[in-house]
Amino acid sequence: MVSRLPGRSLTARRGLKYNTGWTFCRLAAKVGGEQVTKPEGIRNLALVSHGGAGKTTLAEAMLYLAGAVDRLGRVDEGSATMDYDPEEVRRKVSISTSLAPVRWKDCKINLIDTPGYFDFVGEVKAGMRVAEAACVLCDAVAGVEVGTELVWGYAAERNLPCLIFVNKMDRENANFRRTLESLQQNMGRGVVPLTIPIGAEAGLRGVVDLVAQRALIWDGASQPREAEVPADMADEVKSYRSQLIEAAAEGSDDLLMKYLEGEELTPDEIWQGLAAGVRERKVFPVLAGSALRLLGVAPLLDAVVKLVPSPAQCPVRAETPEGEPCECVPDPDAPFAALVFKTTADPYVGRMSLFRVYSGKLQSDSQVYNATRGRLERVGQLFFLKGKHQEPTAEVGPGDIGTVAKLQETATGDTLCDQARPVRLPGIAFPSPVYAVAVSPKARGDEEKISASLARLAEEDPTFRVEKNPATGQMLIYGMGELHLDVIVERLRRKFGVEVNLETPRVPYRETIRQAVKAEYKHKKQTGGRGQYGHVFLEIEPAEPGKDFEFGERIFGGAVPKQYIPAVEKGVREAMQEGVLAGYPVTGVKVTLYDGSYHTVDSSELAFKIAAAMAFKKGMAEAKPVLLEPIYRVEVMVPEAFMGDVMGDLNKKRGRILGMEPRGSFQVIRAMVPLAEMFRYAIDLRSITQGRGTFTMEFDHYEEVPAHLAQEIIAQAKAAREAAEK
Ligand SMILES: Nc1nc2c(ncn2[C@@H]2O[C@H](COP(=O)(O)OP(=O)(O)OP(=O)(O)O)[C@@H](O)[C@H]2O)c(=O)[nH]1
Ligand SMILES: [Mg+2]
Repeated sequence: MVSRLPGRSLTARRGLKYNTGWTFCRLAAKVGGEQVTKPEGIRNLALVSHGGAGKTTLAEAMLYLAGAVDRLGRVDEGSATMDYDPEEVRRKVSISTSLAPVRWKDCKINLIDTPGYFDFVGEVKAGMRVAEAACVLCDAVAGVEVGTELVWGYAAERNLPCLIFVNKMDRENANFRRTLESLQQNMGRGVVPLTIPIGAEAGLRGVVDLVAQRALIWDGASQPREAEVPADMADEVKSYRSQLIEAAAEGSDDLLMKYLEGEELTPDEIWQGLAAGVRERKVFPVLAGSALRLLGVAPLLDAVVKLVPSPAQCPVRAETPEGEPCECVPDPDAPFAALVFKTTADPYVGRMSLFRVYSGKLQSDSQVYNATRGRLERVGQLFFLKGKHQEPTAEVGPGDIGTVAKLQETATGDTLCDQARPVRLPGIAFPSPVYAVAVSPKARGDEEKISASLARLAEEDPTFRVEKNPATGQMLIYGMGELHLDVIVERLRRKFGVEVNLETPRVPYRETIRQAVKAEYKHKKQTGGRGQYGHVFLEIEPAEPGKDFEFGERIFGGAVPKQYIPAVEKGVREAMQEGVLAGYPVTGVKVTLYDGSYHTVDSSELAFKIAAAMAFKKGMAEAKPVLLEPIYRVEVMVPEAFMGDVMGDLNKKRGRILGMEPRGSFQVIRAMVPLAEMFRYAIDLRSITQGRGTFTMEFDHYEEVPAHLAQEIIAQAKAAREAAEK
């Protein structure tokens, strides 16, 4: 078993004995006791895939092989460096993006381990935003899955070079050829094998390095032994290698010429050609192996060093505060510019900001300018992160990723820079949260603490939002799906010690009237001393479309003295807060006070207010009151194949389809749908489209609730009122 590998010195484990003919220059230098890596020597690699394909296991294998950890971490045993959050340990899935550097062949590879589950797509986007390349993992049993396609799409959006690792070759039913074919079918001809497995399932023994044409055999040790290519694989190697060489040749005109003239490319030339193809997203090399058995992982690390562009090759576009385009060059002497791509909130440590430097360098105990907010920030100790461990550093140079604690004003997506040369880097396009539940405290008096803690959690997670709905009075939390909000509720309990109940959000219904009526009410009370007297005649009618409330008066001869008229309006407004149908706020009415009477001693503001409120309630009941519900403008983006099902489902949800149009390889369906039908849409859409569909929604207008539904809502409200009165 891998976990019982014989103890080896870290230096022996670092680096492989075999040599593929690639030369490296020294890319690291000691600065102030810390090792600072030049941008040429950095590789920022995001590990991405469908949930559970083995990203974290692969990261653990890389950390172990590179000597960054002494013990191989395991997701299943809760000992992974990258899955350290208690929720990750408990659920055995990654929830947030974690970071760890490994040193391999004089390079520093910053591993960015992203979660695979759909709900955490915000973390994936943040991780990919700061990487120069992605390693897409594909399960050798399942082949291309929905999540594989999604991350492939995100990489394409960002024009990010990709390597592919076909993982779990040791599992029963693992099949490399089938997986490669499904990758080529889905992602195109640029997908070419770089290593292929020797054996499969329990018989997996090693891989063939197609460039060197050598076999690497793992006989239970973490380091492979070099060997001849097994004779029975010669044809397979030949055919796969020709795909690889052809792809490499297309990397440059010189190589192509040489190739077309029938000359053999040297290993160095093959690597160079591939590197160019990878950078331009024309070539997507595939490697095979088993992360769990550490098999095929070292060749992947080699490929990362050789094929993934360094930050030095990738200057980025930024903007001056005036909106002028400018370039951030990865030079330590250039003005400093970095993007904060992740923020974590810890009740003890406080806020931690993870940042990626694009130009210049940041030093501990300095000052930095937040160009997004126009504020100066004090910078204390800087760190490099290895999972949850923080390793102090004196500086973080261009191309590298570091972290700093306790910035006061800075949030995810902000640019930190030199105050003398302010720039703004492009932010991160986070999806908006689409799934909501209502929370209420389990213990009385916890309201304040809950809203403060939820606000802290929202700082940490841009795909999470909290809001107190003024119409229903409920505290709503919005996220990407059920698991996401589940994790939030757990964190609330674990980190902040408060527990909540979850409920379906209430629909903020409203009430209005359809007919004009007249209403009179005389409020008269004689109790001992001074009495109460207020008497009004109101005209109540539907307001002009779009108007919430209008109030007017047509009083002649002082039937209602001027000083009491504001009290009449106030009385009506108060009565409108609870409509007569189901107690929802009333909207869209015009009220005119046109007559009344008063008493010189007993009339008062209070008496007129009461009279107005009572008159309004009486009148409203006769004015054909109806219930209104919020209608949302919904945009659903799905692959064409799901259009019919998605539209059928929207119809079932009382949706009105407005139109559809193609967007890339997707179709966008626009519809108006009542909010009452949308609370679980995130879940429904995911199951209809197997996770391929996404949607956005925003409030548009109010519409009358169909009569049969209105009756139900009114009956429920009545039952609730009666229960509360008991
Ligand atoms: N047999 C076998 N199992 C593996 C391999 N790699 C990972 N696994 C198992 O697959 C499961 C998921 O592995 P993870 O490393 O957590 O996968 P992940 O992609 O990080 O998962 P998420 O972050 O939740 O998306 C665990 O039970 C691993 O032990 C492999 O190469 N072979
Ligand atoms: Mg993981």
